[in-house]
Amino acid sequence: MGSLKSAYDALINSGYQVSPEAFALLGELGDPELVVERLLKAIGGMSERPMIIERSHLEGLTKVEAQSESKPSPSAQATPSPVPSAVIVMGSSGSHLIEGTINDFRGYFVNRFERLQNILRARADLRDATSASFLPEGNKPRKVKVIGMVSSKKEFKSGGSVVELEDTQGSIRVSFRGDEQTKRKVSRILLDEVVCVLGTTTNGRSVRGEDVVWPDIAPRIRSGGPKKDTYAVLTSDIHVGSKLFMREQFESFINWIKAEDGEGASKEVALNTKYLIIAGDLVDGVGVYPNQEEELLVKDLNKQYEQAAEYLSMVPEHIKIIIIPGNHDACRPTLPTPPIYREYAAPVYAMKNVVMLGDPAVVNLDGVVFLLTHGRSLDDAIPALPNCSFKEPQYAMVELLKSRHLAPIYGEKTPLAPEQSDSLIIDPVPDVFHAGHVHVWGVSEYRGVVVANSGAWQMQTNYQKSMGIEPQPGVVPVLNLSNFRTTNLNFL
Ligand code: D5M
Ligand code: FE
Ligand code: ZN
Repeated sequence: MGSLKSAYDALINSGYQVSPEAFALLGELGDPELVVERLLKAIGGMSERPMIIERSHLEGLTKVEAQSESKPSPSAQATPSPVPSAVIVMGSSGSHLIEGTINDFRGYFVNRFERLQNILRARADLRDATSASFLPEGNKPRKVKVIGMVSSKKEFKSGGSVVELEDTQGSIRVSFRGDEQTKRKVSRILLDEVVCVLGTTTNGRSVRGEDVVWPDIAPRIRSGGPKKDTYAVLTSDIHVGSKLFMREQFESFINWIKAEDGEGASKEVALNTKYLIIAGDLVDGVGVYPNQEEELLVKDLNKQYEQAAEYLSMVPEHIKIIIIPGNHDACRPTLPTPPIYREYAAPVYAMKNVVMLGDPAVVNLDGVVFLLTHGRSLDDAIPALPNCSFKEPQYAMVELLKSRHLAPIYGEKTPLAPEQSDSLIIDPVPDVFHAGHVHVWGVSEYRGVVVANSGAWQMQTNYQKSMGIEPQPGVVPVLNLSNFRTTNLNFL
């Protein structure tokens, strides 16, 4: 019987996107490989091939298979767009309502715990780890590896600390000594993340901690990208509608991407750019921060998106524009966030080369897997992480990769929606991790993953001034998908 993974691989290798709903249906089919083989044959003959494989394509196909006399369902022939190649691996489609009851939250955290526990247990050195309330009792000291979600952490002046680890059944107290190395590790522990503590227990009810292990990512062997130079331009935080939106600089960026301005190498990059990714805050929105109206040039949200669409329409049509929402956009305020509301951003939705996705989104661009998020949780993670600052957001993003979670801390500035399955867990591990929000650009690499924060197009707002935030706008990281090299274009 064909496996789901190879069926799925066959689809993405053929350059199709797979909606989460279609993926779920694929998992329910008896022989997903065979179905995909037929699907590829069927759509291969279409004049306008679909960009996204929807559930309806598969339903239509399985129906045709069952009753070969009847016509395929009309929806199976729907062809959303002729633009090929971007592959959505995952992304909240967000049509359902979540009430947010205590039970919903409990279910959400159980899912987070169990999946991160599985990621930890998949490490060869942690196969024998137990979860917090399943330590064997006894009366002799024993070495243990204990996995739990961090429910509290106290660091004492003496240097010692106590961390409480929780699983679905109960919790356990772990105390750490105050030597420098241990102190450093404990200070890196974030609330509500899932970690494994190595230590010693005597009674099976409390542990003396010696080391902390994070889920982390394995050194990555990159999936193959395109053979020839192909560029993805990474940007975010355009803030159209704000008086502080850097119109002139953004226009020279647009002129560059049109390959009208620039020369030599820079023009070559523009000519070979295939993707423009916008990681949220396309517009400034309304009522987002205190006294924002004083700094708004365009006070109507619909008009802001109209203007944004005018700019984006100047981008050559062969460049696919991928947009996820930010906290200034017209969208649900919680993470994961469904795509920007269509009723506000209709002119952007109307563009043929635009793909609107939720936050987070995982897309496969010519064989290179991108994880996209706006980066709102960096407001919580950066202050909580030692050695991380708003001046170099890329390093906080590296820490999120180690936590394998996009928003580990619950109950601070990042509101979370308790979906049944925690889509903020970083799985699969991407080739590229792209966020914005901090308005400071920065690129790094961690274990083979390109980590990029794409800065902004907005000068410092009064609110940012009052918070001591110094933006570094006007710089755009560009990634060559064929060799993973990044360059930064400066439009200041
Ligand atoms: O975020 C722009 C910058 O302002 C970014 O560095 C985060 C910071 N910011 C925004 N809101 C907050 C809050 N509530 N607390 C701390 N820092 C914040 P933007 O999303 O464009 O407003
Ligand atoms: Fe922003
Ligand atoms: Zn933002």
